[in-house]
Amino acid sequence: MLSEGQIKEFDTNGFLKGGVVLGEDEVETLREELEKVMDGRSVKRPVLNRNMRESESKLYDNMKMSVDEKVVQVVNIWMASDAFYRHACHSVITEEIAQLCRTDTLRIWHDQVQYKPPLSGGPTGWHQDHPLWPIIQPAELVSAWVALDDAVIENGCMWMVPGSHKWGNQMKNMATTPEFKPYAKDPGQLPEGAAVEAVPFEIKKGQVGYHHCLTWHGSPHNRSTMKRRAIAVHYMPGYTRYEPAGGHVMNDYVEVGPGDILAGEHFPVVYRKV
Ligand SMILES: O=C(O)CCC(=O)C(=O)O
Repeated sequence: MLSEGQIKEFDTNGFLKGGVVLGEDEVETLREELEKVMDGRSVKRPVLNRNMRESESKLYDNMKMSVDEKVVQVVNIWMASDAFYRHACHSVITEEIAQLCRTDTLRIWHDQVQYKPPLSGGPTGWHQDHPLWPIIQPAELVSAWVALDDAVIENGCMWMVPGSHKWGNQMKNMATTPEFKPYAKDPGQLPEGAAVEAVPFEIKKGQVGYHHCLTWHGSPHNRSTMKRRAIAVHYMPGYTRYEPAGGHVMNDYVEVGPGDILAGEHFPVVYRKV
């Protein structure tokens, strides 16, 4: 349960560090399950299991990766692994997300592992999540990002731009320097006084970090000898609607019509306030 002070901090910054929500054994179980799914040894399959390097340029035209770099992305590992489904239902995480969203019902929009291997882990370009999800409205989702290794500057932890969740859709205005510093191509499109100043978002193994779906964020290379594994679950408030306006990998799993609440077996309810 988050305090009022923590909720206020989230509302101000668009991100918040939560507590340690997984013990050593739970982290170990998820790491083993992840290995199985990434190797294609699971009976059930996720929606995606790929090297983001191959599709990165389509997603983020502001950040290119070199050919030797790798970010393994697994989408909807909860469909392939019961342990990851249980993780998505985590009672502390879902209760805290419901507080941040001010909702009484939560569904999984989708989940996502990003694994940056030692030495060759590539960057995840600066982005906002909601513009990359052009089939759902409104932009009021919150994600829970749980580290399966200590995520620190050296191994490519996420960086966040405080306050940027209040700037609207800036995806086309976002750019990066070669040193991974974000900036606005046209500062005139930002609200008056907005400062693009990124801060590192280091998260300990088993700890959760929350971010709003409009917060500018990204994560640089992993050139350390440490792995950087993490599971993000993107949660949607119960009132989130299917509003198709572009492509998305989850579109094939939608069973409702435009304008309807995005419900269905691939978007399960994981929290209901009693
Ligand atoms: O894991 C990362 O470095 C990026 C994850 C991300 O962009 C997200 O969870 O929204």
